[in-house]
Amino acid sequence: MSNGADGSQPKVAANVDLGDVSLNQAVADGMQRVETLLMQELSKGEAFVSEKVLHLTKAGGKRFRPMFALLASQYGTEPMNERVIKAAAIVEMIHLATLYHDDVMDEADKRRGVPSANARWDNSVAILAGDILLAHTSRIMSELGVETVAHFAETFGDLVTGQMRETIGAGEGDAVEHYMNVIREKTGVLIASAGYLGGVHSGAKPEYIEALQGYGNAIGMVFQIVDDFIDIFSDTAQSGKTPGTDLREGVFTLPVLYALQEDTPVGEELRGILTGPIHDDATVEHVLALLARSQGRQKALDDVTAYLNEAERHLEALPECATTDALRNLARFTVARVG
Ligand code: GRG
Repeated sequence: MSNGADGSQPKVAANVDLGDVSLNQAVADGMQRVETLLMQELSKGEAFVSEKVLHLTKAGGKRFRPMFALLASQYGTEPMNERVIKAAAIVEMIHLATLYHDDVMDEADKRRGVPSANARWDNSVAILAGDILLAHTSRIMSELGVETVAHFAETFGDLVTGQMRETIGAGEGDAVEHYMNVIREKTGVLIASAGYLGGVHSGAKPEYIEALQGYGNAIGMVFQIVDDFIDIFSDTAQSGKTPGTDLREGVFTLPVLYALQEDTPVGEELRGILTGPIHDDATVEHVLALLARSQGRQKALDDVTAYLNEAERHLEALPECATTDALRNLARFTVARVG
């Protein structure tokens, strides 16, 4: 679960072609307003504090979550109104806070193509930068009302629970079920939140809000499984990533967990090797070759298909329009990275 901390510079979501000229324009305008609000709010307070939070904010990122919040608001009676822009900015700020804290826990040295805050300054500064982001989000959230505050209490709880669940590990429990719970809590929940808030603050019907939340959760699952899959099966020339980063860190993602459960000579050999992080290049190569021969690859792809179908099922509850087409294409685009 490299979570994009590999130093590669992600493309900005606002540049994604949504397949419709006026939707592209509306979302680009909305994203510009989100960006302005982010810079304005995060510049508040002492300069020695704001420079730390602006560090990762300005470093880029795909801005996928705020973009989804804007798209979700298309289903309401007041798309992309000021409350929606605030909600979209909050979701990105919470995402940012988790990245600051995650990089401390993972001892990551790069994030969004720049030195992580813990590497650039130190762990204390990085943790406090995450904390001040939560202070900024609370201020804006209070302007959006108690329902939004209550919603975020749930979201925070899930994010922290997912991180702690991952830290503690599966123990004697089912490793695949544990993985699914972790990625739902760490990734699915906040994307679902973006859909929920975009719907609520634009005045969308309850059944649309539920569909947007469900779609967000499913697409988050697809996004994370695909990311983890690429870490194992992509070739460097295509993805720009070095395969096996998670294995080197002792992080066993979905294809590995399936392969480790396998009652075959490949499974047997993997169980002998994968008892912790692997440091040696030749062993990483060998494990990657074993994984390519295992059933883990296909089983993980089957799960991606299942979540993709779930995402598309939620879209059926939404009216046919340019935004629904865009959401359908976004789901397929996420999977297309598998190659
Ligand atoms: C609530 C502050 C707080 C902490 C909760 C640290 C933590 C506990 C949770 C970690 C959650 C986490 C880091 C999940 C990973 C999510 C993920 C898929 C990150 C990568 O997202 P991208 O690819 O990144 O959208 P960009 O850089 O494009 O925004």
